[in-house]
Amino acid sequence: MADMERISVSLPSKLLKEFDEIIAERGYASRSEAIRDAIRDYIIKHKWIQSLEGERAGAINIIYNHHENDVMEKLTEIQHDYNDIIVATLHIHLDKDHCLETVLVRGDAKKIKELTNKISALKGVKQVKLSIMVPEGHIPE
Ligand code: NI
Repeated sequence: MADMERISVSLPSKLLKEFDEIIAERGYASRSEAIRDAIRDYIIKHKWIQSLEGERAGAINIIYNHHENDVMEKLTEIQHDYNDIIVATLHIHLDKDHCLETVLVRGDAKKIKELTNKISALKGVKQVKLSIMVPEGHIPE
């Protein structure tokens, strides 16, 4: 068996409750195993993003709570810093608290990664999904 380390994590009760409901639904024997899987997914997703290179086009989908910190202002600031790869931004007011923002990007994958990582790290951002297409000139006929 692999070396194990024990960690202690603080989570909002609502988040843990939802997580527990999902792992019960999926039939996990223990919370620890579910958390290990979730961390593995997180690592795989990060590695996939880091492995992107060349000219790409795609979309970054972001869900955030617009009341938290100054997330809107920071998000706008970051987007201004990357205006050379941002083609357009679409904003949808999802509910009273949350916004969905889709940032359409085109350019160097390295910069798309950087932008995605900076947005992901913002406090108030709940979910980020990068959808990236094959390099230009590599689309099968
Ligand atoms: Ni909004």
